[in-house]
Amino acid sequence: MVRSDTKRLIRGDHLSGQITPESVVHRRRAIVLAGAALATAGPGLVQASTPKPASAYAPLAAKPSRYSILERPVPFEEASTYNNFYEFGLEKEDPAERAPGRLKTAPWKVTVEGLVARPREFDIDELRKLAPMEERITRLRCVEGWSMVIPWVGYSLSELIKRVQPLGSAKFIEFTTLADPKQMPGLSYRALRWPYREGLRMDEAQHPLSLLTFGMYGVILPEQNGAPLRLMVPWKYGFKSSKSIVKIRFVESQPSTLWTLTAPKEYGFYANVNPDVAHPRWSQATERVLGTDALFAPRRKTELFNGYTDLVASMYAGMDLKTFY
Ligand SMILES: Nc1nc2c(c(=O)[nH]1)N[C@H]1C(S)=C(S)[C@@H](COP(=O)(O)O)O[C@H]1N2
Ligand SMILES: [Mo]
Repeated sequence: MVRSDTKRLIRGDHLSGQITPESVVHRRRAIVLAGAALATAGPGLVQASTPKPASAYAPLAAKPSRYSILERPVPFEEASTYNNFYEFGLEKEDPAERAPGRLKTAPWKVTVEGLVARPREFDIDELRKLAPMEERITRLRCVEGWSMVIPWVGYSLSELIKRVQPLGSAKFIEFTTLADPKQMPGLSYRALRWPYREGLRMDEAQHPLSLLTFGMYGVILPEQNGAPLRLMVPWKYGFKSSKSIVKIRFVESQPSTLWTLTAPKEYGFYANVNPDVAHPRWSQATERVLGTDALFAPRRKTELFNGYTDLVASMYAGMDLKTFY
């Protein structure tokens, strides 16, 4: 099949630096365990691997956003079947095969805590109504060297931030993903420092481009794309955009993240898209554009801050972007 050949060709590699002979063994074992978990999951839990169309998900109304880029999104099928969501496995097709029917997204609570005047727990239904939804077309640029244009649905994270009233001492925000081994077979892969945690500096989190994301393509998020709630931080590499968030914590100092704990030389806290700062194992100067042409995904030049320099560069004035990668 053309599609899967392409996938093999462009299979990326957050993890290949971790592939020592020993971790290959761990990886195989993780796959075997995940397979066993699938086999014992019982009827009703294991989904057919036929991907669901967008029309199978509940609609989510949104008005067009002024922050959209003028580019054609990839087909829904591509955006919902080529995923990184390591809680469901290491391969790109794992999340679409394993997350639906396993990840229980209702009821869903999000705890907002730490250095805020009004800490509280939100129900996902309440969060959906907190501010008007926008549809924002942005390019997700994965650190592995590919990108995909996707129409996200959500509202600026700043809408939530202002309602909980951060204290002056709050300088960063930490986002934590659900980590439930009963729902997420990938957690058995111990080389990653679970739970999936990410963070933003307060000004980055308050920037209107930082999107609290509930849907895509006019419908609620598929499980594999981080249902029911994820981030989309479009000027940073995709790994900053945490999926299936259960906790948002305001803190004083820069939080540790799954990737800075797992491979600190390869993944920095800032992770701003930057064609001039290479990953230690590959250049970031160009990227493969997925979804446009199945066999010969064309390359484009990677843009500084993924094209949002005029909107975000001032936040990094005076910072050496090679040091703070
Ligand atoms: N919880 C969690 N969030 C995650 C990841 C993950 O493995 N776990 N992968 C990240 C990476 S590397 C990318 S590129 C994007 C992929 O988002 P998508 O599958 O919706 O395109 O999700 C990010 N968020
Ligand atoms: Mo990524």
